[in-house]
Amino acid sequence: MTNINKPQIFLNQAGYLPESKKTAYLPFKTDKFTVETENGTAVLTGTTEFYGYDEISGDELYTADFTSLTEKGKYRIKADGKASALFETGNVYKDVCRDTMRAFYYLRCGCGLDRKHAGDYEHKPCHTADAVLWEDNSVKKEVTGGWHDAGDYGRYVTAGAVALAHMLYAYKMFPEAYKDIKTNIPDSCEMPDLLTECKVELLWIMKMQNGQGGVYHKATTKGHAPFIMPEDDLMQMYLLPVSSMATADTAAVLALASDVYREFDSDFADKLRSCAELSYSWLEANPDYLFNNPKDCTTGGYGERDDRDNRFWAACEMYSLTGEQKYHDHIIKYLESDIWLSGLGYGDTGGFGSLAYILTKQRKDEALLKKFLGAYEYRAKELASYSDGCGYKTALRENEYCWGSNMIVLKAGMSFIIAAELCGKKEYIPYAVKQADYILGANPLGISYLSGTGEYSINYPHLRPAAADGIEKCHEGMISGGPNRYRSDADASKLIPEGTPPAKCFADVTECYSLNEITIYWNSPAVFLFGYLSK
Ligand code: 9MR
Ligand code: ZN
Repeated sequence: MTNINKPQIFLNQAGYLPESKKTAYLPFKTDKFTVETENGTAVLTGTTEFYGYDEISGDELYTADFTSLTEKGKYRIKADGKASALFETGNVYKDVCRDTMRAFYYLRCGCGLDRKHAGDYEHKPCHTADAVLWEDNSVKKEVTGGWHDAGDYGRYVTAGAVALAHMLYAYKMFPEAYKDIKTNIPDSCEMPDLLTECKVELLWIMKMQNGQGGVYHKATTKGHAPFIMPEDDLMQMYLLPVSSMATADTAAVLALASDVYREFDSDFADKLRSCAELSYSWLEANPDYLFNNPKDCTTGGYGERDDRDNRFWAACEMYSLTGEQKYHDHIIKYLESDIWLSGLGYGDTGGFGSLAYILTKQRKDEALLKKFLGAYEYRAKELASYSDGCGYKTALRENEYCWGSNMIVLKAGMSFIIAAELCGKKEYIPYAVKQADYILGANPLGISYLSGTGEYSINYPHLRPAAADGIEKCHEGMISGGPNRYRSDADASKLIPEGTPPAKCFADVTECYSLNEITIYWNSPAVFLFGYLSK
């Protein structure tokens, strides 16, 4: 951990917007609390409220409401000789959003990171050699670029497409949030930095397309590299077979991007559109589910049960971009199958399709529009009930304290915002704030799951360069996967005792990949949520 002073009172360590509701969590009995300035002057005292026993954390929980603290400053909460971490009041989300955006720069592949932009975290160009087709090693293809997916150095199309979708929808829904967030990245001039960074991944996804529009599922080595710097990973890069999911997600996300980038670069927008059309024509020519993750390739599978939600998403984005009736007919056809219309992950992409339709400038069928809005409204209501039932107000069910639980929390934040903005249900905004609070320290371990934010934050993520670079401090901006009650790796199951409450099944330990890995699609919903709150 970055700081040995583990707080005993838990709150959002980045801090609070002046007008928002502010709650600190105290897992011990105490009647009174005090808010003090950084140098120890008491500015507010109050009485705590007893919540009761919170099953998910195993805590006898008290809460302290300090909503009336609106004056900008730096503070600490104290009670019964115990203290919280330092926090701020003010527009605290600008920096937090910038950091989560910068994470993508640190994950760039191919180009190397220079001192000017990466400081001590500079490294040489990596994974620059051609890849070969898994099915025919004599065929070479240049697929450099994009972002490393996660703690490993693989690059997976469906994961990339979904990370892009979170961020491009954030930009599409509230561009003003990102217009002036500068992340100190190369080539930052023609468009907002968020879009400059996303372009890196879009260009890579376009390279993953073959001549017929089919898209290779992933570019990885045969197995994961050891904990070495990316430029030292010289194993053969393979292009794993084309999948219908990767192809559909590519059609979808390139169509979405074509619309978003048009105002900045019409040539790029045209290119995105023609690549999206090519992938869509592959989908039409190949109507069946297609996925083959060869057994002897041990990198991530990103398998899915079904590709209809991916195809549905593609049809919605193509309709939104072109207005052609054909795509509208396809939307109707895919709706005959069971698609989760508010799903926002690689395994369930239906929610992106709904968003495309809700936001399109093309002609809309009223009944369809109602259906999609209804799906988001229903989802927000459901998530709010989970949040209400939890001591720490986390919108998770018990079994969702799983691999990547923090992503589910952050996507809950997204769903609340979508319901607030598009369904007119502003009452869900405070729920979105509570999810951000949880991620940034208002949780049963009192830890900020964002590296570099807060006095007590994760510092040892399962991230190869972070472990191999010899630098003690991890760079800022990485969202940890978070508590996983199933403790799905050997070190986690050794380290976390059986019977530990779900929300406490976490350790800031490099080896524990099922607790403390990072990935692009766990950071991207944070860019959405923190960006919205920074407006
Ligand atoms: O995020 C994925 C998680 O939901 C799965 O349970 C897990 C096991 O299949 O895989 C996770 O994805 C990993 C991917 O396969 C490879 N890169 C790192 C990802 C995060 O752990
Ligand atoms: Zn690389």
